[in-house]
Order: sequence, then C-alpha cells, then structure tokens
Amino acid sequence: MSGRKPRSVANPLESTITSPSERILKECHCLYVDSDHGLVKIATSLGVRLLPPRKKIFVMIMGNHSAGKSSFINWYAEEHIQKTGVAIETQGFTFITSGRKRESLTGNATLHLYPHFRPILDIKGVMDYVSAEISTSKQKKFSLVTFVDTPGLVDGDMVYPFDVNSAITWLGEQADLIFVFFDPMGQALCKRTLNIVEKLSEKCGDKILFYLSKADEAGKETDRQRVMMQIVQELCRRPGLNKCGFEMPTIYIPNPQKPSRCVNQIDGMCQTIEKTINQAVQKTLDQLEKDCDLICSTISSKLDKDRTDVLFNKSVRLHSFLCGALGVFLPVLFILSFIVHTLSKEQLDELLGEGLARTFTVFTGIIMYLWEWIPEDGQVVFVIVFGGFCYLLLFLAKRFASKRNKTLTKKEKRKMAEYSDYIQDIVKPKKAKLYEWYLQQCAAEYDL
Ligand SMILES: Nc1nc2c(ncn2[C@@H]2O[C@H](COP(=O)(O)OP(=O)(O)OP(=O)(O)O)[C@@H](O)[C@H]2O)c(=O)[nH]1
Ligand SMILES: [Mg+2]
Repeated sequence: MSGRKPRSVANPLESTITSPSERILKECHCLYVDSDHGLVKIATSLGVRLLPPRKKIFVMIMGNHSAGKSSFINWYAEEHIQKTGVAIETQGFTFITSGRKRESLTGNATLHLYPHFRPILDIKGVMDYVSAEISTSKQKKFSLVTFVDTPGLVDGDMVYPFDVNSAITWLGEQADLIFVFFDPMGQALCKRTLNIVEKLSEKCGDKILFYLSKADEAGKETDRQRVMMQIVQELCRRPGLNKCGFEMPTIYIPNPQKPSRCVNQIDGMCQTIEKTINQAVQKTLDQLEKDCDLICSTISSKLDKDRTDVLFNKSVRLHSFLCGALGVFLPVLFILSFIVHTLSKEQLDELLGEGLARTFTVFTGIIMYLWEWIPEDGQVVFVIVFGGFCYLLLFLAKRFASKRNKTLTKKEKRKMAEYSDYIQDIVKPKKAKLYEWYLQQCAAEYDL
C-alpha cells in the first residue's frame, strides 16, 4: 500500500518575508562568495583556503524501514514531498530543501547543488540513488533546513545496491543533527540500525538523537513503556553506546481523524532544529570574525615579510656589487699595470694628463713591486691563483644576486591594502550589525 497523494504545494508564491536567521546566514554566505570582494576570493589570492558557510543546517533522518522518516519530513514541510507507505519506500538518499521553484533533481544535478557531498561518490553504486526535492514550503524553519531522507533499514536478506552502512555513516558525519527513529513494530531492534548508530556515535555521538516514532501505534501506555525499555536495553548492550540514561522522546504525526491520548513530543524536535539553527547562526558569525582576522593577519604578516625581504635584498645587492666590482677591477688593474709599465712618463702624461698619470704610476709601481717580489718560478702559479680568486669573486657576485627574495609589486601591495581596508571598513561593521540583529531576534523570541 503506497500512500502517494497528489502533491499540494505549500506557499506556491514565493514569500519575500524571510526570518532574521535566514537573512543573516544568506548575507554571511554572500560576503564569502561575492565575485568581486568575496572573502573566499581574497583569501585564495593570499594563499589561504576558506570555505563559505552553509546557508542551511543538515538534518539526517535514519532508522528502520517504515519508522515514519519520510512522513516526518512531509509533516515538517507541510507538503507531501516524499513518498510514504508500508512498503520499502525510500531506497536512496534524498535531500529535501526549500527553494524558489518546486523541482526534483537526480544524482548529478543534486551533487552539483551540494558539492561538499561529492565524496559520497566514492561509495560504489550510490550515484543512481542520490536525489533532491526542492519545495517552495517555508513552514516552520524549513527554509533553513535541508533534510536528508535515508533508505529504510532492514536485517536479513535485503540486498542494497550500495554499501548502505558506509553511506549513512558518511552522511551522518556531515550532518548537523541526526535523528534516529525507532518504531514500536517488530522492526524496532533492527541490527543494521544499531550497528550504524554505534559506528556514528564513535565520531559524532553528541548530534545523535533517538526517538520512538509512531508512538500512537504502540498501544497502551504500559505497552509503550515496555517497547521503550526493550529498545533502550538493546542500545545499552552495545559497548559503543553504553551510556545508559538515553532520552527517547515519543513522537507521532498528529492525525485529527485519529486523536490519540499518547504524549507527543514532536514539537520538541522542532525546537531542537531551531536551536541548531541558532547555533549555526552564531557559529557562522564567529567564523566570519575569525576569517576576517585570519585575512588581516595574513596581509600584515605578508607586508612585514616584504619589508624584511626588501632590506635583505638591499644588503645582498650590495654584497653582489662589491664582489662583482672587485672581480672585474682587480684583473683590469693587473693588466693595466703591465701596459702602463711599458710606457714612458712623457707618453703617460700625454695620454692621461699629469695628475692622473701620477696616481697611475703609484698604483702600477706598487703592483709591479709586488710582482717582482714573487720569485720567477712562482709567477705562473700566482697568475693561476689570482685568476681563480677573481673567478671566485664573480661567482660570489652571481650567487648573491640569485639569493634575492621575491618582493611584492606596488600593485600587489596596493591590492592588499585595499583588501585590508575592505575587511576593516565594510565586513567587520557588517558582521557587528548582523550580530546585533541576531541578538535582537533572540531578545524578541525569548521575550527578554
Ligand atoms: N499511526 C501513525 N502512522 C504513521 C506515522 N508516521 C508514519 N506513519 C505511517 O507509517 C508508514 C510508513 O511511513 P513512512 O514515512 O513511509 O516511513 P519511512 O521510515 O520513510 O519508510 P521507508 O522509507 O520505507 O524506510 C506510512 O503508511 C505512514 O502513513 C505516525 O506517526 N503514526
Ligand atoms: Mg521513507
């Protein structure tokens, strides 16, 4: 029996009224992805990797087959989006979210919409079982939530076309909240569900919440208590979950045609979602502050480094120049001394003028004196050593020149100053305004 009802569309006309939380998350997201001055772009140009914040929280719903997972999503969105029924209805993963247009997306398009979920493709065969449903509903906090509906879990002969345990575990790790549904029917103690929950609790136990779903079908209060005891005992038996004192609220989809006297804690689920959204808003604003500081400190450390590099380059350039000049000057002087030595005083005076000729004569005199001081059989060795020394000087000049660090161009420095001003004058005041907005919303909501 499959309960495919005709789709009634909630909020067919796009409502322009959005909640402050939605606006804050959207504006923060825009600050990151803006094509001109997006923080992601600025950070990339500085060699820093930033991730834009998510605009919505992810709530994964998992549990036994027919536990009411899809029905809960439909109830939350107040639209019949997901197929429900007693047969195995949900066989893959569906991202259910709100948007401007009612749309159904298949694998590729879905992962295009949620690129950070792309690694799920590492699990063989899962591609054909990923889809997305976009609804226009804005009921409750649906515009700030993306639900992930998961395949119903069963034990035994059921063959899944992909490694369902790994896929749910991986998706659960990405989610902000994980709701685990246990229904009071025979399936309540499905081993597969318990295995996955145990695995997930190793890494993200704090975001897992258990619910006894379809509680209105559990019979009398005593029966319900018995089922609950049974489930809790089974959970406590697992070493990874042995932290007795589980909370397991009872929930069911309210049905006006079939009123039940059973306590329904479904509103508590909505409050949990709301709380997680508020935490996400706070986290996003805090992250924005941290990312701004990271960008500013990266810019100032780059400018500091540039200043030291400029000084270093100056001293390296001086060393290179001195070595190069000596490497050229010494052999030239040596050769000139021999030439000048062969000329007479009159020829020199005529050639260089009297003053310069005298200086030259003194210099060449010293060099010739030194040269004659070297024993004749050592003169060849001296020339070789002297040549080697001059070569070494030229080599050092080249070495010093190549040691220069790359410094920032004027354009790059201007750009960095611009980025820094933009963060200080635009982004930070905007963040402060958004925080104020958030606090005002809290004050209004909690009537403070
Ligand atoms: N009485 C009662 N019936 C419910 C409730 N929630 C769901 N159902 C019914 O239980 C059946 C299964 O519900 P689904 O929402 O399809 O369950 P599911 O967990 O998505 O199932 P799979 O996708 O097959 O794993 C449907 O016939 C629903 O109408 C509830 O709170 N109370
Ligand atoms: Mg389902």
